[in-house]
Amino acid sequence: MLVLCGAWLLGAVLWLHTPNQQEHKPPLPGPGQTPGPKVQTSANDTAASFRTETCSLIPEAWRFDCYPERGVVVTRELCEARNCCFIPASTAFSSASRPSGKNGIPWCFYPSEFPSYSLVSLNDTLLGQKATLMKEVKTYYPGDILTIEVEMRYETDKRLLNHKFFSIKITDPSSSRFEVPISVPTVTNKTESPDYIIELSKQPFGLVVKRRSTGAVLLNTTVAPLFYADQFLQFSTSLPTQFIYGLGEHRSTFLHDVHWNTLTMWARDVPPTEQTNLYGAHPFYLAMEDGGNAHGFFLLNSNAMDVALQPTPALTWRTIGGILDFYIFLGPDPGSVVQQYVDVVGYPAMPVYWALGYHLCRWGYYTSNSTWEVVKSMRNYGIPQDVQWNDIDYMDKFMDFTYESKKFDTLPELVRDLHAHNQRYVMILDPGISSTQPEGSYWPFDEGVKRGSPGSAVWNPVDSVWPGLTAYPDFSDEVTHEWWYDNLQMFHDKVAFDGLWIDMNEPSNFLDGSTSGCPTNNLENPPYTPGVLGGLLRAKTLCATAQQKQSIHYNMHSLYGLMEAKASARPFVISRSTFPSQGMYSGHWLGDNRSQWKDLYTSIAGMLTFNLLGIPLVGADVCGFSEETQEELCVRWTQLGAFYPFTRNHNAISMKPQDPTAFSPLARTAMKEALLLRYSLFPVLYTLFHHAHVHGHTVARPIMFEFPKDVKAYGIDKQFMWGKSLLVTPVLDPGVVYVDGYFPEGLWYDYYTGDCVTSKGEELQLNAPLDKINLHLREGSIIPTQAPNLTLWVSTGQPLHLVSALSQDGSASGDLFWDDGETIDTYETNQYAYIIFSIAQVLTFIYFVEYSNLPCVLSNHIEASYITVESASFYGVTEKPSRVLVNSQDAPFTYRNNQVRF
Ligand SMILES: *[C@@H]1O[C@H](CO)[C@@H](O)[C@H](O)[C@H]1NC(C)=O
Ligand SMILES: *[C@@H]1O[C@H](CO)[C@@H](O)[C@H](O)[C@H]1NC(C)=O
Ligand SMILES: *[C@@H]1O[C@H](CO)[C@@H](O)[C@H](O)[C@H]1NC(C)=O
Ligand SMILES: *[C@@H]1O[C@H](CO)[C@@H](O)[C@H](O)[C@H]1NC(C)=O
Ligand SMILES: *[C@@H]1O[C@H](CO)[C@@H](O)[C@H](O)[C@H]1NC(C)=O
Ligand SMILES: *[C@@H]1O[C@H](CO)[C@@H](O)[C@H](O)[C@H]1NC(C)=O
Ligand SMILES: CC(=O)N[C@H]1CO[C@H](CO)[C@@H](O)[C@@H]1O
Repeated sequence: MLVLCGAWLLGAVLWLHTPNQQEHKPPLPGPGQTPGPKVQTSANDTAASFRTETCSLIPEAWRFDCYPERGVVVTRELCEARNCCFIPASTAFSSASRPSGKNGIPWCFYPSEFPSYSLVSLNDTLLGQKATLMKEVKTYYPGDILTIEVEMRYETDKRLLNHKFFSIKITDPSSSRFEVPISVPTVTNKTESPDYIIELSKQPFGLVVKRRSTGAVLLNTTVAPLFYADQFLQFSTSLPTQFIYGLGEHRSTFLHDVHWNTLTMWARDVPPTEQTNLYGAHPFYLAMEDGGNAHGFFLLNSNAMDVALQPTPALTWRTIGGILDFYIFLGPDPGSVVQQYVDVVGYPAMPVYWALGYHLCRWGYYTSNSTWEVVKSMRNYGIPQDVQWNDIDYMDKFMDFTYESKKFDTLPELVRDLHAHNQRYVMILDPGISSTQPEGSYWPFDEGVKRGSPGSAVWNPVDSVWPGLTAYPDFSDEVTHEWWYDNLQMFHDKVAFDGLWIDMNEPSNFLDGSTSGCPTNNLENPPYTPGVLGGLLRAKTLCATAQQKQSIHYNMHSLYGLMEAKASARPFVISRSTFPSQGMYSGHWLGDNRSQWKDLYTSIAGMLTFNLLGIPLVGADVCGFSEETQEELCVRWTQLGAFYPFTRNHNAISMKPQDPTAFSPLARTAMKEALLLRYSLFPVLYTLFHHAHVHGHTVARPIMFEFPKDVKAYGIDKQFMWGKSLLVTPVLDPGVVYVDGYFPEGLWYDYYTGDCVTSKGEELQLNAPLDKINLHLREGSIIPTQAPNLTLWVSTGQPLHLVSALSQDGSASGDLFWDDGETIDTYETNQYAYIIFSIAQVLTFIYFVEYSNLPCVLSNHIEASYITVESASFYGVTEKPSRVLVNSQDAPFTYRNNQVRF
């Protein structure tokens, strides 16, 4: 749902009041710390003229911003007071006129001799090394810390990642600073023969990391000074490549632009806009090196931060709290980098089977009866639908855990009817809890107040003046989890919902801070504020000073969505705000997009980025959320959406209906075909989610993940793959019946006809009438499919049909993960079947098809327990074979158009 919606909306307010220092562990940065003395270096010191000369020797691309503050006209005086170089750049913006985001060559930048830390001692530890760094003088940021410790852990993880990653943690030995409360694996052994070489430079301190096999310099922090002040922590590194991905959540191309591009992270409710911090924060990037190797870098930090990219190429991390705790993943291929990252932050949950069906939603159904009408109409037209949703219009006065008893009088019946048709129901919940209802009339609030106690407050309501006022539950407190669960349980007794949509959890607020304002201190107004939309940390959210159980909101803000998802738990949760490890608890939709062709295109980058971030259950609002959609756009979007791992059509209030039944027969049929195609591919999608859950694989993946040496694939975000076998080439433009698509070297088979194209790594034009989305099968793959039906419940009971695309040597393979679709942790408890299919051409014309077919142990879902292979097609058989053997038995078959079927 959307932000800024007028008067009725959930309001502002929450805990608040200045944090009480006694009540919590020393969160850092905190008020009351003595700011360090400022360096008073005169611009006229002896080095000045020398510096002007050496400054001009620094090439523009190598200038690291010494004055990142926004809204300040950076003069020579201000700059030189920081002991930095001032040279107005010939082109681009000055720091003064810097728009947030693309900010141009800095006019004020660090000279090479800028004071920084030196390495004063280095000792071996059980897991690596520990260094002490010191510097002589404090810089201009208050609370500068002169002595810091660097702990390097050269980690071995026997699970899958031998010698492939290591971590570095930089802390203040004299005080305990805030650390992100997510659990990362504990490692016990030191790597003996790592894939990397680490070199430390002493003066100034710097860290260089090279890939042992190629010598590529993956990290070099000597390029700019290290800062470690209470509320300003910064380091820069050169990058071996311009090919950088990840760094969500932003609306951008999949490949980031390194030309003076600053990406800010701080969870924020705003319709996706370029150059703006959005709903989630993900300080992780993946980089493609020369020759097709890949590495990854993760900064485990939840404070507001900027990530500045520049064309050196280089990257600067600039955060305003916590510690510097980072992980480097050596890959060496991009898929392994994601696996190694996911191994640290947590593996995505295995979704319940119906999560992968078609979801239908809108804001503005107005009544349960009209919601129901759409469901019935979908059934009448034979269009697949697994899940019906409601936005906030189902609520009574927009209050969680209530439903409007007049307009939504039949909601419980609607949900029973959905269940009777093997369909599911999901509704929205916002975190804001109305704080202004008469006492005794709204249990969620009254009970929250009752259970809250100083130090473990669920919330502290502030005012109760305006009907829109709310309090925000503190999900960092276990007490809140119990309260949230009890509310869910009580509501479930009335409306038997199956999953949750947790929205507005940045958390979003229609005021800045609170009705009673926020305190004035260095948390609300830090010495440096990253480029957050609105210019203030509290813009459209809570006061930074708001006290939560685990720390102040200043540190916890971007974790709100993660902690709410954790409290909401399985089987199905979709969250708007996300943080690393979110995939363990929820999926994500890409927010309040517009019904525009451009948004159709950028949704692919969003989907691919979230797959990289370990949250594979992701998709954009099909047909677009805000603004009126058009029929052609909605058809194309439904086709692309059929390949989002999570596919939901969602519409804004007062827009015309945009569910498939609202369109002409031609459009409706095209949408139905796209959805039937998705349903027929369910076994493929479900198996990919199994590999995500168990191995940390991506589900929807960029082409370059499968072809990492093919540089032409590095920038592609108009096409993508499902796993390693299926290539999707959607139409993203209006009025066209052709689409250009890139095909990496090899054989590709048209999924529908079996026709083969041989590509040398080139762009090909494909036929793409309105009722077709191009889909190709990569040589060497076998995929299991099923006859689709109106719900996955029905179609997953159908026997399998294998589709095989032979490689040039006549072989192919594929797999299937199968269980009852609903029981949690079937893999962990060994209640599943895993089947490998393989085809080999033996002699010239005999094909062997082998598969091992294990029965599923569980049988809630009877049909699914007896999955069988009924038929198969092989594409790319150039001569009629004499025999086809299936599990050693002769099978009758037909041969036509280079295809064998049995
Ligand atoms: C110091 O530098 C400023 C400009 O940065 C200049 O105006 C001033 O005259 C200088 N003072 C001395 C004593 O050199
Ligand atoms: C390293 O060892 C030396 C003595 O050998 C000791 O003085 C120093 O404090 C140690 N440094 C660290 C970081 O443990
Ligand atoms: C760590 O080393 C010990 C002793 O060498 C060994 O028994 C253990 O298996 C190792 N653990 C891992 C995770 O490699
Ligand atoms: C690291 O960066 C410094 C400063 O730019 C440079 O002098 C040094 O050669 C670099 N080291 C490596 C290994 O590239
Ligand atoms: C919804 O439909 C039911 C059954 O037809 C009817 O009794 C009820 O009045 C309707 N509700 C509204 C709000 O129109
Ligand atoms: C669903 O299955 C039924 C029974 O097998 C069949 O009659 C119907 O055509 C199928 N529906 C679709 C949409 O394929
Ligand atoms: C369809 C679309 O525009 N999707 C964008 C929606 O917003 C997310 C960010 O939340 C972008 O990543 C998507 O590209």
